[in-house]
Amino acid sequence: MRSLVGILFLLFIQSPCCLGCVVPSGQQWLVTGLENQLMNSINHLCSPNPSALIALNLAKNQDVCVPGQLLQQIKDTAAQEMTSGKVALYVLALRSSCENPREVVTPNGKINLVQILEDKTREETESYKKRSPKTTFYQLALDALALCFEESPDIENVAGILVKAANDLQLREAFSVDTAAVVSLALVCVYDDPSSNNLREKIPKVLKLLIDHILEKQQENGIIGNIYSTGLAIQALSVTSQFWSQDRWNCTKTLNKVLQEAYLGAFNNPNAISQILPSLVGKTYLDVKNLQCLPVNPIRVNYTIINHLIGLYFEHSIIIDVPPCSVLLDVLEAAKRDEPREFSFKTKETCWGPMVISINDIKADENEKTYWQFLSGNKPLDQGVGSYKPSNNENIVAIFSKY
Ligand code: B12
Ligand SMILES: *[C@@H]1O[C@H](CO)[C@@H](O)[C@H](O)[C@H]1NC(C)=O
Ligand SMILES: *[C@@H]1O[C@H](CO)[C@@H](O)[C@H](O)[C@H]1NC(C)=O
Repeated sequence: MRSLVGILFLLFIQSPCCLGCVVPSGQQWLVTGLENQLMNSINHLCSPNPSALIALNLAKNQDVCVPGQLLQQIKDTAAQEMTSGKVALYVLALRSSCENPREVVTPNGKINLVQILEDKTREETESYKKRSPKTTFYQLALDALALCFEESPDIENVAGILVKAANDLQLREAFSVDTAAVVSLALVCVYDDPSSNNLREKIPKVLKLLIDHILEKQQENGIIGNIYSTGLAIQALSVTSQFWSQDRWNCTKTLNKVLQEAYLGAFNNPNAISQILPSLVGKTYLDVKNLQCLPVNPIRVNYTIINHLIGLYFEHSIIIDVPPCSVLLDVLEAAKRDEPREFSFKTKETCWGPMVISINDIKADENEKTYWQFLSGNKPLDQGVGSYKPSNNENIVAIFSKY
């Protein structure tokens, strides 16, 4: 009997998404709106947001490109001190961008984030053995998801703890919908991995318990838990369809409610958007593993800086290749990296984004009414360097000017 269940499970669990529940084309603009809102939040985030990168990469299609800036921010901060779950999100974010988290180039050298994750997760499991995880089961589940993707030998241990916790009635009852959803996703990943031999047998039963727990939190209007846990719940439900009968969950109803709430502005926070977006484009965190990593053609920009106004006059040009969808600031930064002597620059944060206040040690001066003017060819740009997206073979000129 048990093996029959196992075989049936195997047949179902790997079938691609089977929701049959998609955003109607008439409401697609709401999803695109959320995507754009998330994209635009990138420049203004207090700290780089790995969840945003994951969501945008999952949502990306031919006409949406994900700013390289966000990936760069993630790499630049990968060496900072983080909790285990944050490291896990960084690993997932890097994978979603087709980057190897075992070899992250940071300003302080190369680091192996998977190894850091393994160490952090070991702290979690040691702490669990004494009493409870160092942080939370939510983070432990993120750890398991990332370790599963990275085929870490430590996954067995962590997944074993999640299985045990989910089997424990008291612990499970205390799981929020969010936590139960991420634990479910992690365990489906482990189940899908053929090398997870001895855990495999226990996972179907645990998933059933977790899905029951999630569906018990469903409201009359289709929301599961609250509106902010509903996206994670949809993800979990959509990869475990064999554990809920059609009469227990109406995906269309839940999706309609989410869209209605989106329309009313419920997702006004970048992290809230990051967590709802995958479910609106029919994706789950498990898809991070299957994202296609095709080579992308860079954009080539001829960047010129000119000062014919004060001190020693100069004119320098440099050819810069940046990933598609980069903003002009990425070009300036690449130029600074390649030729720091000529192309160094400074910015100041303003409410319009970063403003370039000096290039090659020539500083804008309000008393002298001087500034760095940016042009495409000979046409002044209508956006700042943090927003303007140059196109291939564009000539960008920065001229020290008077106003
Ligand atoms: C665990 C958790 C907590 C724990 C964090 C303990 C810990 N040391 O880990 C505790 C119990 C403290 C907590 C508190 C609250 N939480 Co909480 N929390 C979560 C949960 C399940 C996981 C967060 C996590 O670990 N992320 C992974 C790590 C790697 O990312 P991180 O950015 O480092 O995580 C930190 C922040 O998320 C922060 N945090 C947690 N919750 C909240 C909520 C708010 C508003 C803020 C600003 C920060 C914050 O604590 C984490 C650890 O430092 C999420 C679920 C989800 N879907 O994300 C809800 C979630 C983020 N929490 C939520 C809420 C509403 C709250 C509370 C406002 C609840 C309340 N009524 O008081 C309070 C915060 C009040 C305050 N003091 O400002 C909502 C946020 C919804 C929204 N749109 O803003 C979520 C999405 C749950 C939900 N579905 O309702 N939370
Ligand atoms: C699911 O919900 C939608 C929207 O509320 C409704 O139109 C549909 O009839 C429901 N389907 C079932 C099978 O109940
Ligand atoms: C780049 O632009 C500058 C200034 O417009 C021009 O002098 C230079 O020839 C250009 N370089 C290339 C390789 O097109």
